Amino acid sequence: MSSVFSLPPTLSGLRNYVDGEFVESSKTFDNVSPLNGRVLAKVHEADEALVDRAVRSARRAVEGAWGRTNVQERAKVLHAVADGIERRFDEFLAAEIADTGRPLEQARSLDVYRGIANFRTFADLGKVAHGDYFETFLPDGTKLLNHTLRKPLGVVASISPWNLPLLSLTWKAAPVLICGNAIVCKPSEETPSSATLLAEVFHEAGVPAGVFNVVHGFGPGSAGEALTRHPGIDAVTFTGESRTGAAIMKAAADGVKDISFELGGKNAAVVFADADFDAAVEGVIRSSFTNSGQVCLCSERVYVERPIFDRFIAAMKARTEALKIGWPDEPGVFMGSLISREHREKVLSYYRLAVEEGATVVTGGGVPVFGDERDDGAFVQPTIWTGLPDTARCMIEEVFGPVCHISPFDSEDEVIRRVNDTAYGLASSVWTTNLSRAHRVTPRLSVGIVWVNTWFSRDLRTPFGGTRLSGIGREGGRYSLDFYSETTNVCIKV
Ligand code: NAD
Ligand code: 6OD
Repeated sequence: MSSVFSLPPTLSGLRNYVDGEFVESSKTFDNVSPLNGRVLAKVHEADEALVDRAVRSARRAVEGAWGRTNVQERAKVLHAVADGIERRFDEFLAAEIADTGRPLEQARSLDVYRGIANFRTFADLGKVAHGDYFETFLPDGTKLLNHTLRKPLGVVASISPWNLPLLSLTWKAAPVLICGNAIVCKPSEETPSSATLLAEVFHEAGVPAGVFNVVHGFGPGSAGEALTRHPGIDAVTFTGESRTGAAIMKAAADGVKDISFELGGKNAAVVFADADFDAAVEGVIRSSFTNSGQVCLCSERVYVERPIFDRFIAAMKARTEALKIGWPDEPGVFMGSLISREHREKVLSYYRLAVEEGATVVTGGGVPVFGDERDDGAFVQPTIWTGLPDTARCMIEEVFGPVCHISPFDSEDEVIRRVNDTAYGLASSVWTTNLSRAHRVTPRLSVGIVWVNTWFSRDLRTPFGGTRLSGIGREGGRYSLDFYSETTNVCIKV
């Protein structure tokens, strides 16, 4: 098969969407396909003046008619946007695949599906969310009624990563908008297409100018930094690397802006000897290699109880070597490319470092050779290591590629200590058929999300986020609604 995935026709030049208009700029950069290295489109980079225009337009929207809409009206807008994504489903699919090189089936069942679900979920949740109500009695019998009001926070900046572009952006935009705010989004420079297509959907849905804006560009010295430093921004919601989070926190500090951060991870999967063996192998294959390991929730550390360790390694090796890598639409394909050649160089540097640090390479460790244009893309082999001490750099630093290290363990206390011995704290998965053990172990893991006998199952009403270097705050359900609104308590003497 020699399919080359290209962008939908309206995305032949990727423009900014500011104040209800598609805006070009004099400076452009290339959007490159990671499948074969070809240039997909020119992206118009927003300069400081255009970012400023976007923020001012968003401010006018919040202080104008949009800020005075009620939640029922906003819910209709969110459903109209979801309808628009549904109508243009195949174009979103093409945009996500062209930018990321991921398998079609994943883009369909995860990325575009979640783009729609994020808008529908928050449209419905916003309508049922309500504040607190307390009755207070003073010593003389006077009664006070307290109720809380939720108001828009203002103008929110969303800075999103490349690994799940549409999912991450809509995960922020939907709750921002249902709360009556306006948003300026900066998608990753690596994945500008689905955000631009989403702007087309907002435009077609007749959403007022300024409510939803997209600015393209990079981080430092470009649109990202200009946005996070802008005094007209009230809150920054960011998903990306922990180091970038630290830089954004500094930029946001001057304006004392609210921040919500979803950052990196070095997540662990723990497989007890009493686990359903086959389910655990399949689960760890998914949790280590989905999206070529480029999901913040992926398990790069796997701990397996010693009695099943050798059997587990053998099964993981066989399953990994059977995974199909290739074009996104090839039947049975499990892994596409990484996001870029540059990222592949980072992943391969860890493949080399692991060997220097004394790892045994169970499988993988290199680059697949196809003998066609994919050799100019950014593919890597899924890789399994064993034999590293927990202190090795490959056991401490986030690789963000299709790789896991598998270590044996002997007791619950030992494995809990080792899982927690990291600067991150995003997610863990525990594989066991012992219910008591599941309840004993899960509260002791220092992470924001724990799955038992599954991975990446998401109910959008549940809190999502990490501890320590993995983030600040939680989003999801009422946690998003709390973050994206200002709360005012009204106390009335009766
Ligand atoms: P990144 O931090 O390099 O970039 C993310 C975004 O920040 C991009 O849009 C980029 O242009 C922008 N940016 C970079 N520097 C900036 C600056 N100084 N000011 C303002 N904006 C700036 O992350 P990435 O490489 O795109 O994504 C991969 C990382 O994201 C991994 O570490 C992964 O774990 C993390 N991630 C975390 C979650 C989560 O929910 N915890 C989800 C997805 C990805
Ligand atoms: O499921 C989600 O809502 C979410 N934000 C997932 C993020 C995955 C990280 O790569």
